[in-house]
Amino acid sequence: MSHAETLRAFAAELASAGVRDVVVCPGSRSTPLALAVASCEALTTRVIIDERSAGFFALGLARASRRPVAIVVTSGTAVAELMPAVAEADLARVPLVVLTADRPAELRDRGAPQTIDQSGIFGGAAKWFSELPLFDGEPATIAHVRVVAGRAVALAADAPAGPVHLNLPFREPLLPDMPLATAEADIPPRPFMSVVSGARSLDANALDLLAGRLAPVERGLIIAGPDDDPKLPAALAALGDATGFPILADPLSGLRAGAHDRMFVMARGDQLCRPGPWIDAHAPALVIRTGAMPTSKPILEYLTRTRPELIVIDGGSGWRESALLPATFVHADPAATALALAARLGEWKDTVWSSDWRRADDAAADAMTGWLAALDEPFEGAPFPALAEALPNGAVLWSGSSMPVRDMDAWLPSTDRAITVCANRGANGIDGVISSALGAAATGAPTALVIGDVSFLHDATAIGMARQLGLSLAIVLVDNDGGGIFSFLPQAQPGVPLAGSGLPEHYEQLFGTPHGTDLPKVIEAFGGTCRDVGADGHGLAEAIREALGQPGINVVRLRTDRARNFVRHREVAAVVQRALAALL
Ligand SMILES: Cc1ncc(C[n+]2csc(CCOP(=O)(O)OP(=O)(O)O)c2C)c(N)n1
Ligand SMILES: [Mg+2]
Repeated sequence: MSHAETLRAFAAELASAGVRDVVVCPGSRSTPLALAVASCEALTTRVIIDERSAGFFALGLARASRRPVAIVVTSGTAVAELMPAVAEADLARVPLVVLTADRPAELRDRGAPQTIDQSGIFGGAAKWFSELPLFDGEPATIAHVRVVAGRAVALAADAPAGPVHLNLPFREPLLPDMPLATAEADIPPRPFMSVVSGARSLDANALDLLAGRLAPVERGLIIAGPDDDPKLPAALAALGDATGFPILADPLSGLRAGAHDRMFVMARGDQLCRPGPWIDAHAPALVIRTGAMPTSKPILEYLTRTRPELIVIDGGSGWRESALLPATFVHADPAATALALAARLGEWKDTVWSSDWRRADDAAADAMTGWLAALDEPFEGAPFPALAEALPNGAVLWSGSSMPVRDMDAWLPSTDRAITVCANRGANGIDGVISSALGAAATGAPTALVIGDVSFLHDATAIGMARQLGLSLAIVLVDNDGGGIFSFLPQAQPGVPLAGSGLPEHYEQLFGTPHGTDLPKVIEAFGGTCRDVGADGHGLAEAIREALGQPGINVVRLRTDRARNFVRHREVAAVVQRALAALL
């Protein structure tokens, strides 16, 4: 018999340590845990059938709420279904507390049903694994599960944030020996074990040394990669002001959208850094990088080409540097470090270098906006400027992997709207994208998702989950009937043996993967609505506004052609290059 007092203590400790939301997937072995969290008034429990989807939902909710989210699953393959979300949470530094129910020791490794080896199943992707004892009601067990619950939550949230895994054995009978209800007032105000910790900071001497390296540099850049710290945008803006270093802002950096000073924020770095005469004349001497590696391949290649002195500020003590350049890692809180450096470096600096970049960013933005306005067909980059206009302050914009996140990089303008921009850029999976966006929507923020058709199909059942949970999400579905991103790779280009279709042999079968699925029917079957944008591409902004204004899942579908999309991307890059060359 599971001991009610131990279960209550475990659930209360999760709440006391800072968990507010728990995602529960149905199952039998997890009965005691499911009942414990559902009976705890301080926890909001949401039930999702598919564990893979539930994992991504928890991830999206944790990312948008910036709080650890717990997830409860039964034993067996249910646990393995969480691997994709755990891998993403690890790389994207999102706090998850994974609670997996298991058979007790005497039923493991001897043919019992629904039993797989769950210990350490997430390998290096989990920050911590702990095997709990049977919940027997002994005072020592109660104290132990309290400590483990509190430690799990604290570890998940501690920088770099990430997933932790607790495996909990339960012996039959699984029903607790007493009712489990825990009122809000019974939650301990302070965790059993509380942690006092702080952001890592540099001492004055180290800051002086760093500031000394920056002070004489004119040709400096800040590359702000994906990061979710809300303090970072204003701090990097201050560093930009103090150094005169333009900030190449990834759409996931938090710097593109918000009320902070965006004077030095460049939103068009992905276009500016493509090879051409302007960028050739603008090689950096020094680069400060924050966050994860930037989404933009042209920016990465620009770094590899120009080999600047590189300083990477990583508060999570990470080693994220895939350009393979020699680098100095600063293992201290990026926002605090940026502010401290700005204070040492003093006043606003308008150098020739910085005004060149600002003029180039404006010229690229004008060229792109003009080109798009003159286009009379649906274009895959078009949803992003439209969403920057349509989304209210406090909204979440979630982007799918594949082309949507790259198009967002190119086309999301700098805006004073406070929009939280997210994507699963840790492991770049096309799985669980709708579920992740729904997790963000569960915070109550108006949420929009831009997603490709293959990624959409991958996670289509999540739409049904949205209806069960009463969630709303506006989706822009970029439907090019297959994987459009592969059109940009060498296997799609002439020179590879051509088949009769004009495309290289096996291309459509292996990469293009047209599926021909009637997506509006799928959407409607799961209770959503779908509306197509006209063949001239007009009406997209209005359709997005309508979708955002309605409850439930409302999809705006933009139908595009993969081959044409490739040509259009080349065309706009050439238009930008001409505008940049005119500045020289
Ligand atoms: C889980 C997973 N499987 C496969 C891939 C490889 N992959 C990357 S993009 C892509 C096609 C995505 O197509 P779609 O969602 O329609 O976006 P598009 O490329 O058309 O913009 C695939 C299969 C991946 N990143 N993640
Ligand atoms: Mg596609």
